[in-house]
Amino acid sequence: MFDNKEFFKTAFKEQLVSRLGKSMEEATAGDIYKILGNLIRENIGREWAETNQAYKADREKQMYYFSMEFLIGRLLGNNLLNLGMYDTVREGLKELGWDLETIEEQEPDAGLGNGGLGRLAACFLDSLASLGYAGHGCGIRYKYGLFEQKIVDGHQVELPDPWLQKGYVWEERREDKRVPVSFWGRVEVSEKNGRTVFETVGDEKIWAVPYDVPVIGYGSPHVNTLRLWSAESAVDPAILRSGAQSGPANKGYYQFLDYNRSVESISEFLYPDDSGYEGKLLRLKQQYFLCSAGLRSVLRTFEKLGLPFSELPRKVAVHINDTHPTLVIPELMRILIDEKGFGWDEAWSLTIRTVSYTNHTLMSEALEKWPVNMVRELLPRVYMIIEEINKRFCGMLLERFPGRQDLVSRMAIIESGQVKMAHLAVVGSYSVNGVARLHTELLKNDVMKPFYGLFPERFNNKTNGIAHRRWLMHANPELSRLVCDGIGTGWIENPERLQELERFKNDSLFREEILRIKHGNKQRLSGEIRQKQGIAVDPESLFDVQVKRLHGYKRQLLNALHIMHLYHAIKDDPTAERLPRTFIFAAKAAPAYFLAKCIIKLIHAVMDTVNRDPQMEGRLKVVFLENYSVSLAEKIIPAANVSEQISTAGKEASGTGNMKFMMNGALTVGTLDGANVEMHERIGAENMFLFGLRSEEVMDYYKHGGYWAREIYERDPRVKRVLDDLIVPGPFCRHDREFEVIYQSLLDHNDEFFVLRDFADYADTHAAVERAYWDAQDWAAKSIVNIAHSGHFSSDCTVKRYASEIWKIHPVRNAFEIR
Ligand code: B1N
Repeated sequence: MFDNKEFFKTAFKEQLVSRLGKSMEEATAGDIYKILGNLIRENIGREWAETNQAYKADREKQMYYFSMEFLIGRLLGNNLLNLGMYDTVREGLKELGWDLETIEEQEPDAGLGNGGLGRLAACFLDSLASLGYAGHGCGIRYKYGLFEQKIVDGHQVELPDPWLQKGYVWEERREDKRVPVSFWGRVEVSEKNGRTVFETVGDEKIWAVPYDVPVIGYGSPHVNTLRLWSAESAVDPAILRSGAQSGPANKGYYQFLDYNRSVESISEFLYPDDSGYEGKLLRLKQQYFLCSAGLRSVLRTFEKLGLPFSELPRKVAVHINDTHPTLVIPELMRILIDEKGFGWDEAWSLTIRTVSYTNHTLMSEALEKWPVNMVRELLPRVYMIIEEINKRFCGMLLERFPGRQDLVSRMAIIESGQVKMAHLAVVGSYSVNGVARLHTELLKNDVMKPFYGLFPERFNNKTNGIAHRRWLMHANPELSRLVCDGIGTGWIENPERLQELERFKNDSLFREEILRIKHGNKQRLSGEIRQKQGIAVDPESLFDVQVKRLHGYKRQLLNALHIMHLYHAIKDDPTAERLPRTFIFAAKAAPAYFLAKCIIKLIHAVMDTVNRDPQMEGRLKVVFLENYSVSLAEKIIPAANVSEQISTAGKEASGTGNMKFMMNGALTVGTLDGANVEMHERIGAENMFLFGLRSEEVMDYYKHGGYWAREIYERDPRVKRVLDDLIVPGPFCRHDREFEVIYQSLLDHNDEFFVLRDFADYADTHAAVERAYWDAQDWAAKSIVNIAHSGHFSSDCTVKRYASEIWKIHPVRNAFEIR
């Protein structure tokens, strides 16, 4: 597009004048960002259209990834990189007096997700486009993304994130492609020409308006679409003029505005609960809104092919990201039966051959259940269909397992007044996958065991992955360059070739370079921390990082208690030689998750005490970075020496942060949980620091009891000391029983996540980390091994497996064809 910087500069300056009427001297950083974004979007317009035309002409099978979350972060840098224009534009801008990194900072993070699940969807889109697959995203254009976190006096405060306020250069409103979505009403059943006809009357119709964001593939002229739906009122304002007395607007102007606002609330904000679940009517509305609008547009594209509906599963794959979009199953049935005239059996066969499902969690509070009354009232016809699916499914079960009423009620889709979405998703799809091997095994042999018994062929594993273009090439350009110097550029196209780096693990020059680059990244992060937080951290110290959502099972508490222990150890023996360490946290807690918020407060109390104590100078430092986001992660992760992946074994479905750190050369302190298991398998125990209970042991405790947290408290003086610190005024507790809630969760509620059980092993493991870090050369060797094996965890590899084993789609063009 701009293969030379002079051409770029000319085009850029022209745009600046014609769009904003400004010269280079007058332009602000915000102006530069806007112009650059527009320039790119307009320039890829043709490739975007051509990609779609090619799909249509070739009748290519399309995959649609339905997800309530797409945590795409910033797009400018990644788009420039994928277009192969990053360096040209950087140099061009430099000559115009601007720094590309400063311009990138102007972009708001599109925070349309909570954490791993939403980020995974974003990495998959990047891989799909880069590998040349016909795969698109279907989501919601929330007006407010995940809340902005402010820390006030150690407490988390949530502020709205109006990310769209200044406009969003990457989106294209497609009013012509809007579709109606309907809620409420009642179903009238009649007979017409010997057929039973279902008609919903008295329902409320609204518009779903799509905003399309181009998804640009790396090195290929391939542009897919992320279609985000926005809710708008379908009431014509003209109704006010006519004075008509019907419909929601019959009470005049203010009611009309109120009504519009209530409709728009459907796409107003993202629910901020990660791996947790809040049953709210508005959330159910959002889910149906996504499913109904998304399916309509999918089917419209399909119908343009002029093929019979029996071809649907051969031309369309609908993937649901966790159970949140499970309503696609009854909604597709509804459309096929009520609108396209299919009988039940045929519609069912088409549906279950079209939909596939990924499970992301085994945590029982995150397994979605909706009250029957709510579903029935909001979606009367859809509810009838769910009832029918349930009836037939239970009938089938009774036939196969006569007399096993217990089994039927355990597996039923509707039970005790609730609709169980995971059951509906398994029954109504052809593929069910977990996101790491351990997770899938637990799904098959524990949480979904009876379903696995019934449909063994549906269950499969697809270990998560991350986009190496964003998480290595964009986040860590220097490391990326070093890798290219070492093994050439083949790994960009084929990330598994990062393995070729192994041959440098004993190369002292290469090791030096690895250390130098890490040091530079640490310096940059230190600058950022000083500027944002006013804390001076020493880039020479070991950077030990835990960044992820705050959750009991992720055990930030274990990390915090261990730092309290280190503090005491230093106080007890202030002259002992110690490795200087900086512990870095960043985490958002769900606004209603009280215990998680207390843990944030505790981390701040620890931070205050440690950072103020002159005896800790040069030994220990603690930093909590506000408002964790994709763009912040891109700065933190490249600077980490140690990656904390310390969830209770069996609880973290996969984790993807673990992979990002590994790819950037950090060494993992971790449990054998989620994808850590597979990391361990590839790099061996000598290249990471494993500790803690194994998942079988955890399960054993849950099943047979036998764990007494209080016993550990009584027995281990280190544990006793830091726990007492939570309630007795002293270095960390400012007033009596300040952290009582945490204390109680550990002792009175018997420590459901085994924090105390794993404490000793964790502390010993950290002592081993300290010893290992003294030997910088050896540490660098381990770092190289980690980077070398991280290519296996590129989402390119993951997406290829989804494509061939689940979606049955093929690359459309030669991927990595040069633009
Ligand atoms: O999905 C990630 C995994 O890597 C993580 O281990 C897993 O915890 C995460 C309800 C969730 N599971 N469940 C959710 C998110 C939002 C919500 O409303 C559940 N997120 C995960 C990617 O596989």
